[in-house]
Amino acid sequence: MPRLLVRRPSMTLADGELTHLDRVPVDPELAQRQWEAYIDVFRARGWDVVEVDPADAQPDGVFVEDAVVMFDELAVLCRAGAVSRRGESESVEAAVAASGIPFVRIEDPGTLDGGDVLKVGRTVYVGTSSRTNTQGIAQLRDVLDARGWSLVEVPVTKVLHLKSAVTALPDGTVVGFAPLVDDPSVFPDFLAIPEEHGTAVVVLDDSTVLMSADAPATAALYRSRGLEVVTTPVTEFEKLEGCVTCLSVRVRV
Ligand code: CIR
Repeated sequence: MPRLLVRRPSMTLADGELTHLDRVPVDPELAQRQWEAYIDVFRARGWDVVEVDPADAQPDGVFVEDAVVMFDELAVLCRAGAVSRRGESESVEAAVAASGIPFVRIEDPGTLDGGDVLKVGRTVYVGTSSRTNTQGIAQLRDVLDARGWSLVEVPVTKVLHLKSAVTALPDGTVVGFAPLVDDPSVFPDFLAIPEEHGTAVVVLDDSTVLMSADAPATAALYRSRGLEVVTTPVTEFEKLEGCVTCLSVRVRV
């Protein structure tokens, strides 16, 4: 049974980091309800939901994808690019260890945010963003080289993370909102989609994706390609530069 690693939103979510967006009011109770609905999508499909301990002092702790990335059975524990987010890692490491998942850590001076890591087949695209530095990427490369993954660096200057601009459909097509993608030619198979909030998809299975409810034209485009599309509202997380991918780590071993 696949597992889903999540952390419930902090009541201080509204104080989370912002890089490219202006701060607007965030409703923490609505965020809580949206988060519950998000994990219900997975529960309804038989996923086993594992909660990392709550971290009320960490406004961005809900974006658990940034703290850990799975490569086959191995977890890579990230070192956050934002100093304010480094306090998230201890509890994520504890949850990974308690789940019996083997792990390695990105160490100082490396930084890596999971939002900068996009896996497509055995290729790992890693964004060189304001959060992920060359030492972090070099450490990740060392981990992956021995395990049959190839790593491709991708410039990210227009959005927070690589996966704020692009993700991949189950067939490996990389989808992105072109005005936010630095260089679409990096990806062998790139599909431009019409809405910013349509870029983030979580692959639920070979024919089903989960995405934001705030991109209806993109959902229609994905359906026209034969995909089943599940949508869920994540407005309160989008206000903090988050999206559907950031809210969980999918563990498929
Ligand atoms: C941050 O700036 O770190 C948070 N406010 C948003 C993180 C979103 N995570 C992601 O895209 N993977």
